[in-house]
Amino acid sequence: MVVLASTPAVDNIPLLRSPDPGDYFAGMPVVDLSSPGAPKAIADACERFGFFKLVNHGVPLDTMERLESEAVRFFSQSQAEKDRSGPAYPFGYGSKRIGLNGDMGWLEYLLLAVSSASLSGACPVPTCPVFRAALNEYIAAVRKVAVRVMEAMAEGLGIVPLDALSSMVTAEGSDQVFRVNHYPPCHALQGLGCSATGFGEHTDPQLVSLLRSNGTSGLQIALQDGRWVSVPSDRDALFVNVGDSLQVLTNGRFKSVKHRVVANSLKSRVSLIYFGGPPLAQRIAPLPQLLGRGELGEQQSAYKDFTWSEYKKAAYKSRLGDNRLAQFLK
Ligand code: GA4
Repeated sequence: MVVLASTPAVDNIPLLRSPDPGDYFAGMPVVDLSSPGAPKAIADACERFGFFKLVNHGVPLDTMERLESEAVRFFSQSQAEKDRSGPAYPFGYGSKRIGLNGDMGWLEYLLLAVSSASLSGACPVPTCPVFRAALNEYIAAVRKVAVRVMEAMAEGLGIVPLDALSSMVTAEGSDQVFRVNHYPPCHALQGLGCSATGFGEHTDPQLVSLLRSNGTSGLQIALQDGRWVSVPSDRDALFVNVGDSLQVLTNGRFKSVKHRVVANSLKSRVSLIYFGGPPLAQRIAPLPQLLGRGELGEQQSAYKDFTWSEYKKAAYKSRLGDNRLAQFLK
């Protein structure tokens, strides 16, 4: 405790018990996107965990690595140089502060707006053309994967048309966000049996999130019994999260997964995350194809009707760890 009190570097950062190596997610679903069984495997994983690892996804390794090395180059600049790309809100560089209501984490990041399949022209950072080109190449590729995954979700749920979900992120004006996170090693806590919270527990508000990270682990997900498990890192794979909006669209069948990131005391973690959200005016309500299906006849929506714009506004008023869907439950 005395040691922590004299460690100003981690002041205001919540601490977590260091992950126990025995708490690795042994039963993590691994889905091969190129296999015919993918739709069913994806739907099963989304129902059980709201989370799965995706392999054979088609994003070339060098597209991921090019972006990773540009991100490392960006974050290795001086603090003053990086601050010129801030503040993070609405878009840009941020450090330690997450959201607008006092959440803190042991990370720095770029929060970026995506329009159609590339960085939005209205998003002026990063300014480096080589970094922008790497971002655009990666975003175009990962968004295609998001569309294929959402089509597979529809197929796995047995609903038509197959683009019932994916059309929300491909629609004109869809609200897509991209985030590059850097979790520097937190040397101050090395050997103390606790770790700095990189990104505190939360669910993602959007429909789906696709994450790629370098070889440093740190991501943890909460299982439905509340137990936290660590997700082993895999730099070739993508990790897919179900977000709050997709939970509502499936009337609770798919689970929006609670997750967090623990900072490593020795190694940097860099993650690249695509968040697929719908246009602001999109109504978020269970798909009619999933409502007439209950064994007891017509099934009712478990949620009040709302638009993505209303949900997003409420999300930005909340703290990171809040249960944001609670106020929209019927
Ligand atoms: C979580 C998912 C995305 O990273 C994000 C985050 C956003 C932010 O960092 O600004 C939020 C968070 C996220 C949920 C609740 C609000 C908004 C921080 C926060 C406290 C970009 C998003 O869309 O929602």
